[in-house]
Amino acid sequence: PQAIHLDAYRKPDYRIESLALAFDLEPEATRVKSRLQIAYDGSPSDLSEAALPPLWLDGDDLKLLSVCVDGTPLDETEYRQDATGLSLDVTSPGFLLEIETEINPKANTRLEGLYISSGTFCTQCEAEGFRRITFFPDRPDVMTVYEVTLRADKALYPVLLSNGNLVESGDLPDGRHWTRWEDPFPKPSYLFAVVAGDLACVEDSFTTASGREVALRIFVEHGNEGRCAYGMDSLKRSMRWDEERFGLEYDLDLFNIVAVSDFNMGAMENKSLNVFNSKCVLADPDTATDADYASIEGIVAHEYFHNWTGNRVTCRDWFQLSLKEGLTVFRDQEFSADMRSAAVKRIQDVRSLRARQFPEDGGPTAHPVRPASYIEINNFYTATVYDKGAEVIRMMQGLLGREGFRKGMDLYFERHDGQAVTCDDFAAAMSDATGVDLNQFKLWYSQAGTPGVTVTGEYDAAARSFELTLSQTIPDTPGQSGKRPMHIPLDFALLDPDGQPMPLKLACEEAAPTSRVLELRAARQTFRFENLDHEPAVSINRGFSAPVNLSIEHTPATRAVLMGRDGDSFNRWETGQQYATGLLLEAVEAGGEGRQTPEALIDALRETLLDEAQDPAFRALALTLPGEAFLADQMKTVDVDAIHIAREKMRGDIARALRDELLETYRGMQSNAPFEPTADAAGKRALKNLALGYLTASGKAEMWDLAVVQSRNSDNMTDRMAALALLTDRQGPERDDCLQAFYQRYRDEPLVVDKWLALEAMSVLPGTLERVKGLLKHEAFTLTNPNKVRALIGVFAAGNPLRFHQADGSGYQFLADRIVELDRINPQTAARLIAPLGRWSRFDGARQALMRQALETILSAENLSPDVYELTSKSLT
Ligand code: DPP
Ligand code: ZN
Repeated sequence: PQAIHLDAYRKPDYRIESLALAFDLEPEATRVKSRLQIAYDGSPSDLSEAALPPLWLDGDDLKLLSVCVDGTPLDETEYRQDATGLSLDVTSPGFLLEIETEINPKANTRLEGLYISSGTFCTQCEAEGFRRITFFPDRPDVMTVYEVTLRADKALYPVLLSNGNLVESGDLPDGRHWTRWEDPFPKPSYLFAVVAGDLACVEDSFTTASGREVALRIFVEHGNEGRCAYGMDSLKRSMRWDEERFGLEYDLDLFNIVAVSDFNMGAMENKSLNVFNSKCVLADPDTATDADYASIEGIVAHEYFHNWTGNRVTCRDWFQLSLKEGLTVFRDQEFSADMRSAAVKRIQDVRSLRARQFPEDGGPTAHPVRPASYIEINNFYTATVYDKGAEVIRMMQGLLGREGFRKGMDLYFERHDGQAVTCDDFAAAMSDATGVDLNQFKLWYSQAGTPGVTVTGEYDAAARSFELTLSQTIPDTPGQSGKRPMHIPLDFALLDPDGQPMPLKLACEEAAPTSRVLELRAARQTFRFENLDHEPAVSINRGFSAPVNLSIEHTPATRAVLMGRDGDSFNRWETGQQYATGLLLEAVEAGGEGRQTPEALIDALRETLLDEAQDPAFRALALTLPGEAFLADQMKTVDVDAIHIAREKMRGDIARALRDELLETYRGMQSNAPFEPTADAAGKRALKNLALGYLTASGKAEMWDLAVVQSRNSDNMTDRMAALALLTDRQGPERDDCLQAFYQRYRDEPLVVDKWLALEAMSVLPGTLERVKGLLKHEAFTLTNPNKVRALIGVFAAGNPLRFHQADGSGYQFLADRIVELDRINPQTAARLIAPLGRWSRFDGARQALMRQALETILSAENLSPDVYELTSKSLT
């Protein structure tokens, strides 16, 4: 397969002035007629007829039935067709092209283009699915207006939807009916959507700031109507929030969401017709956890926010994917922060960045936020493009200030509404609106790798001054070495022993603010602060203002100040995590058990656990030890067994030392009120379940009874799952009884069955791989449903380091075989399973060999998709 390069971008030769599509929907033979009004888009000077370039139309897996230009059928000498599309000779600068194709949605197991999920026709066109529906210049810089006619059997498919406004509908002979949709906003083909099925509809409405009445509809399979309320409420809150924060209003009279059970991603922002993985929109207390509710709120907002950042202003080419994704993730993070606790949200986002993006940035598939080349664009819907991309936007807001950032956003829309643009265009709007120079900053788009920043400080008591030295290094990544220093904004304060911010007066300045953003731009920089009466504690990268690996040493005294009293709650959490990480890594070095957990840590945890002034959700996070994967990332050579032993040992120490306080907390956080998915109630559940986790680790058998009772008697999925997750790791009859009872209770709820599969896949018990293999044959499992694949195979490989990395390599081989098997069904989902094998260089020699062997197994399979080929071959180098 061939790589595509950003440098090779050329603007399209032809404009599509309008597109009319007509679908005759049949599961195995859907006919698609398209009428394209086409105009040459070159400069008038090269407009001689002989010089008109051929028109290229992408096409994949299409049966071509006919092609007509201005009403005349083309004969076969006038076009050339291959497996990737159609090239037409052009004789006139403006013409009407009519194409008829046939496709087989039922056979479409890749879930790209038009396919069928539980009897419902639906589409997924991002990034390049539209070419699997009809021949078209399937690239985001070709924007046009769509008119779509849908015809289908009325009894089987009473609901017929597409983008924009419904303009006409009617009945046809033979029990069929039709609808016609017009979308007034020009859009790229990846935002096209069609849905046809027998679906229930939940309806609401929203009045925009300027008085537009918008009908809001969520379409679901019959029986799921009761699970739409939270998604609908999230949608309305998103619409209001975008008006208030960014002055952005919705622009049509209708906004539809459709939930489908087979979906490669979380959801898709098609213009006015969002299609969602049912997991990302359906919720009720009996089947969804607090984490599910929070994720639904964020994803509904994310897709809605794309209406402006993605749809109204879109990407020129797929290298610019982060233009819409990084920005929209930033927007959904800000929304969730406003809806819930901002501090807790920030910590969760940083945890997820460290769990998903940092390893990617340090591994064989590392790429910049704006990649320079790709073989398969589907492989670039990554944590780097999304989450590091969001951090880049957040840093811009840090440098420009909130008001400056808003001015930049306003200018961006003023300049580019209706256009397909680049990350440079975005940065230019930010810079032009504020006068801030972002030239060096833009290296964040082109240089991959997580910068390392080292902080050292020296206090001079006699001079009452403090000298802070910052230095940065950007690691080499595949294809990139010898990088330039980045522009890194670090939020900063110096704290006195009471945790109060001290004045920050630089030697050359009069002003002495108590917090400031230090802009690190050189490889090494020194700042000298004056008039300081005590040795300060350094609180830097507050709120995780830059996505870097920070290295800073604290004395026991400054650590205690930061952990206990820093006004920046992110750094309070971070300092505790760093402390625990250091201790755990020491223990790992010593083979796992290490020494007794120091009183200083226990005391700090006790103080946090009992501190009622702090949000329970924050307390739960502060008491959660760094995860095994995070610890592994801090090691040169990963030792999964020692990490597991060390972490369990520390959990046991904490549990025994704080048992009374934990039991008190467990009881204190119980509530008799009916379940509510609010942040407050969720925080109490999180702290309660954290306490339960420690209690079961305390070595007292009766604590397990609490978990058994909770798993059986709770009125909500959050508490039930929390207890079950603990039980899953414990050999014994209760484990099997509780899991069995759970499955029997929910066997008809696919989203809950996914949770059950994931519980089994995550278990630390020795027989886990065998159980996972057995579950492949279970009635509940199928390789054709991406949610099932991710729940069982994905969770085992990415979420169970202890068992995936078992020394005989059986976990690796298992994964390789599944990837090859799934590649024939759904390459995109198969490719997303590869990453854990790509981390081979971090393990010992024996495991390295076994992991590489598994990658070789994949690479030697016949007819590998470009998706799996690209990531596997990159992982081997
Ligand atoms: N564009 C979708 C999203 O991120 C996924 N392809 O929302
Ligand atoms: Zn998105």
